[in-house]
Amino acid sequence: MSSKRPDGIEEYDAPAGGWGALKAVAATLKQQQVMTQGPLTLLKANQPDGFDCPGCAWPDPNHTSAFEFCENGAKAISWESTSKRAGPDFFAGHTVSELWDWTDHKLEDQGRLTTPMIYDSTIDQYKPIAWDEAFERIGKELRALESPDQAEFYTSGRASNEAAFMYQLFVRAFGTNNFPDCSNMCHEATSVGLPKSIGVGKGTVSLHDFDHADAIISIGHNPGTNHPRMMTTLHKASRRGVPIVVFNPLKERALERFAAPQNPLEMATFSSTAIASAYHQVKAGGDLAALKGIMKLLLERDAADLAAGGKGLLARDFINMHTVGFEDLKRDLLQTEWEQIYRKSGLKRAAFESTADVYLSSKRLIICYGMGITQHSIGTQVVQQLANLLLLGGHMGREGAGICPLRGHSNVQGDRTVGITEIPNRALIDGMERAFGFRPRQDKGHSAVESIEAIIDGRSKALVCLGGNLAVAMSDPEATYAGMRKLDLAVHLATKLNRSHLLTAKTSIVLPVLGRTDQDIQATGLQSVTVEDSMSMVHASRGFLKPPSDQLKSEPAIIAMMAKATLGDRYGIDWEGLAADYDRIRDKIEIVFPDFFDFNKRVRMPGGFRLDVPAASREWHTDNGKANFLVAGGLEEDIRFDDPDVLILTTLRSHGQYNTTVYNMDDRYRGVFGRRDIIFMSEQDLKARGLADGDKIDITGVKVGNSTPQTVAAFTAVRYDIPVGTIAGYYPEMNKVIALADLDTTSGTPAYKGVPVMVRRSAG
Ligand SMILES: Nc1nc2c(c(=O)[nH]1)N[C@H]1C(S)=C(S)[C@@H](COP(=O)(O)OP(=O)(O)OC[C@H]3O[C@@H](n4cnc5c(=O)[nH]c(N)nc54)[C@H](O)[C@@H]3O)O[C@H]1N2
Ligand SMILES: Nc1nc2c(c(=O)[nH]1)N[C@H]1C(S)=C(S)[C@@H](COP(=O)(O)OP(=O)(O)OC[C@H]3O[C@@H](n4cnc5c(=O)[nH]c(N)nc54)[C@H](O)[C@@H]3O)O[C@H]1N2
Ligand SMILES: [Mo]
Repeated sequence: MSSKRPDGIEEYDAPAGGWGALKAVAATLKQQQVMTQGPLTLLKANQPDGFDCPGCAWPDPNHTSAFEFCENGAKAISWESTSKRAGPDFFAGHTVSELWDWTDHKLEDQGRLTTPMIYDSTIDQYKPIAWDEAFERIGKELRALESPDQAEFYTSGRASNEAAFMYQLFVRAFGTNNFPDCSNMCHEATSVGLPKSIGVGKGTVSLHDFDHADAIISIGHNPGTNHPRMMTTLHKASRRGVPIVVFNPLKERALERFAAPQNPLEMATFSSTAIASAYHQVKAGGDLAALKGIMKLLLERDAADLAAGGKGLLARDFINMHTVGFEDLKRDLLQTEWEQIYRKSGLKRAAFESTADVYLSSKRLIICYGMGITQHSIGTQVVQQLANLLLLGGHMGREGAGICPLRGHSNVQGDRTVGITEIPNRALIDGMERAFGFRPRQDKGHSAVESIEAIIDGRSKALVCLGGNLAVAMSDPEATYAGMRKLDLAVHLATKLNRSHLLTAKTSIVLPVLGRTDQDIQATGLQSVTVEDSMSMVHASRGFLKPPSDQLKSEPAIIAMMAKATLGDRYGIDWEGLAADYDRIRDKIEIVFPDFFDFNKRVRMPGGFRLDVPAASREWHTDNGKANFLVAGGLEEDIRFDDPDVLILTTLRSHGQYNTTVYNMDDRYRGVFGRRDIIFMSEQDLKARGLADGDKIDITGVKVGNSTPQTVAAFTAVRYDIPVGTIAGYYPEMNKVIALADLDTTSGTPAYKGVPVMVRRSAG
């Protein structure tokens, strides 16, 4: 097609990775002014004696000898180790109202925070406050609440195990279970869904299993951008001849072809390796139909084999010995009609036939998945269908097979493991009593969406955020912003300035923290923290850069002092002692969670240790002691509207962002440069609305619950290879059209990938 494309839209022909990625790293280092420390910083990432890359939760190969190249890891690290600073001078030069009009990129690009700051409403500015005074204020405000349940304690998934554990100790001693968490916006469908299926809310595979898999299904995730180190693994698998079957509405370049920067031949010859053996462009929200289709075809072929006198094609022995619910699943699949499956998934018969071929010729299958699965109104049930599909072939608990949720933040899984949860179980409460001699409450607290609802209604009056950018990450920011501006107290522990900090409460305090790359020195000397990756490996991380300011404190230290100022000597917890030596925190973690036995010893071994994942050895810690086939009724993943005018919007990360952190305005692999104000649409959907490539459009959310439909105006429609009925735009810009009530009611996860919207030509 030769017609002129909209500004900034180009065909990007190169493979993912390769020279383009190396060039991008050089540009990032320059932009963040880290040339002097930068390359050294990068070389230490994910090394046995280095720090854990804050980029993602993909594990490190134990035997790492050379720096594992990763473009987006490099961006994450240089963004943190930048030499730019947002100190008192900066804040003295700008009112909060002025900063509000800046872009998210510009706010964070001011650099690292250097001093504790408190908002002064008389001048509409943040000004410095001494640490002691800040803690005193926070303690006073928290104690003044009528009930501890009027406070919300948010955690973003970069917090280390030590920080997260201290935080939950503080909050439980304070007396609430209000633990909104970024997990509630991310893999909660996994944490809630998988325990019912296989008895553990985590992935079952390790990196080793990828070397032994003979087929991989990749569904609803974009590793070229979000887990680039996974590309090394997929690249290797593909070169071994392992079929990789992809289900994704967009043709993500890295899943099509990838040039490994570590591979001299590919780099020298500008060649690349095909990753996907088959690429199925499923509709957004069509995965439930797709998965049921695959399973239905497996049953049909199995029945045919049995009828012809064969032994059947499913793992009958495994199903009989290890599972419950097969007949219910079968009934559901038999009554699901093929026509409906094709229509909802957008896939044709051939896609199902070829996937069934791969499935039936494989002995060891891994399924990898991400937000394309979890962020739907019944995300939990869709996750369970992935488990069903694996169980039919016995692909659980054997080498080279299993389920692989791609976690988001580098320690989002660990934070949950060490007690950040609004639904504490008995074991956690017992453990806390063992370790600290008091028995915390066990009733359910608030998840992320519930915390926002409570803030909007005025039921909650205080918000403490251990990192993150909650207001911007959440759906319906208009309502969220208004709610947060009514708070009595807002406290943010952060590395950099972001929009959530500008939603000022009566008392607003921003506390600057050490990052992963910074040296953390406490009373007993240099400290290490620990993190758990996507594959349940726990290992140490030690920063080594000189901190950006001598005023910064570590997260565990800040939490300890906040707790002391709020709780005094309640329960006799030795806050100073814990913060002085993180080994003592780890000793307490071990008492609360026996899986961490010999924690301090084992974490000092190169590569750390793996937490027990019972399902990986076919131990099912479910209520009935078996793995369960679980039925999801129907084929609808998202709220359904009969109106043909309603499109389903899925929201994506660009290649130049980390969640709400926008590094730059490019989305290289999708051919978008210098802008984010676009919506990808199929030619057919454009035509049906009388629109052309490049036209200005307004996108309006459809009313869900008691939401007020919001509009994002004057974005540009971009013709794109995407299924009819599905459109895509960037997170967080598109959050405005997402209703708070549009969520997975089982897990509380907002349906960010299945948003019903209307698209109209812009009036202006
Ligand atoms: N560089 C970088 N790394 C990151 C992050 C980042 O922002 N930047 N974020 C981190 C975090 S917190 C997380 S949770 C992970 C997120 O990692 P991903 O799970 O990869 O997240 P998304 O970018 O939301 O991408 C979703 C993918 O699913 C596809 N998709 C959308 N809707 C559907 C659907 O209905 N069905 C299917 N099958 N596919 C769909 C999209 O086309 C896209 O390829 O990455 C982590 N790593
Ligand atoms: N529409 C839509 N919305 C989404 C998603 C989506 O796919 N679509 N994805 C959801 C997902 S998966 C997630 S995880 C959430 C992300 O939600 P959050 O985790 O709340 O957001 P982030 O953008 O990762 O947070 C960035 C901020 O963290 C702070 N920070 C960075 N490093 C550190 C550190 O080491 N310590 C501390 N204390 N602070 C630090 C910085 O100040 C930075 O501004 O967004 C969710 N929202
Ligand atoms: Mo996430």
